[in-house]
Amino acid sequence: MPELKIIDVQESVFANKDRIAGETRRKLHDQGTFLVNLMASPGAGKTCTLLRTFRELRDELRIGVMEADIDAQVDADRMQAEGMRTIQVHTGGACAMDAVMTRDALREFHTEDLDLLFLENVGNLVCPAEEDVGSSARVVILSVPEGDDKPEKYPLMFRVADVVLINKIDAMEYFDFDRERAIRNIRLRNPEAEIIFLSAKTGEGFDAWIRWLRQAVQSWQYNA
Ligand SMILES: Nc1nc2c(ncn2[C@@H]2O[C@H](COP(=O)(O)OP(=O)(O)O)[C@@H](O)[C@H]2O)c(=O)[nH]1
Ligand SMILES: [Mg+2]
Repeated sequence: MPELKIIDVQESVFANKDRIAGETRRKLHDQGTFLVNLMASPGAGKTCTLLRTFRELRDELRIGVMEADIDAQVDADRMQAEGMRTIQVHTGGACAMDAVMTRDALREFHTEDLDLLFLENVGNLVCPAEEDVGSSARVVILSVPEGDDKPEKYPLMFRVADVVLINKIDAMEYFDFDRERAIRNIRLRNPEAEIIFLSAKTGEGFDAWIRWLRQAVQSWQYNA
């Protein structure tokens, strides 16, 4: 009897995605474009944070954004109205961007002259954490109204993040959000992550975030 041939499709799909993510990262590194994969629940403040970040850095850096949504374009319209170079990506039902979708979107979007490119990922704290899209850094936003227990409930998202932005601190007094508990639970999963408290509404705390970004882009380009 001939030997039964078993092909592990799952495995090869993952290996292929890892390879593609690596290629994307290398290409963006060679051209000096820093890609931030921005992840959060719906409503945590991704779009507002991006708009304020763009306003603070637009005179210094060439910035673009890829808006990933299942099937809408409201955020992309807001970005474009602000003057940011924008591309809308529809994931066709998928709950996160993956390496293949990101590579294909980048082929349609000229990024060669960009210093900083944001991917506003599909809103949720589960699937986007499982995908390496080929970004230079992963940033997650946790907003105060969501509660300080989210790092316990979605540990992978907080484990893979390079930066955790805790947004909507202007609303702190209305919610029982324990800063120390949030920090402790993030640190438990990720001792290295940069944790920054801010408000996309008032701008409080943005100086630390802008400083982190500026430094990250500089060292990415310096080492290119
Ligand atoms: N109070 C307050 N509201 C905010 C802040 N950032 C965003 N929002 C509000 O939260 C809602 C969702 O924001 P948006 O940026 O669209 O979230 P996204 O779905 O993650 O892109 C909007 O009504 C914003 O005005 C903030 O720092 N403080
Ligand atoms: Mg948005």
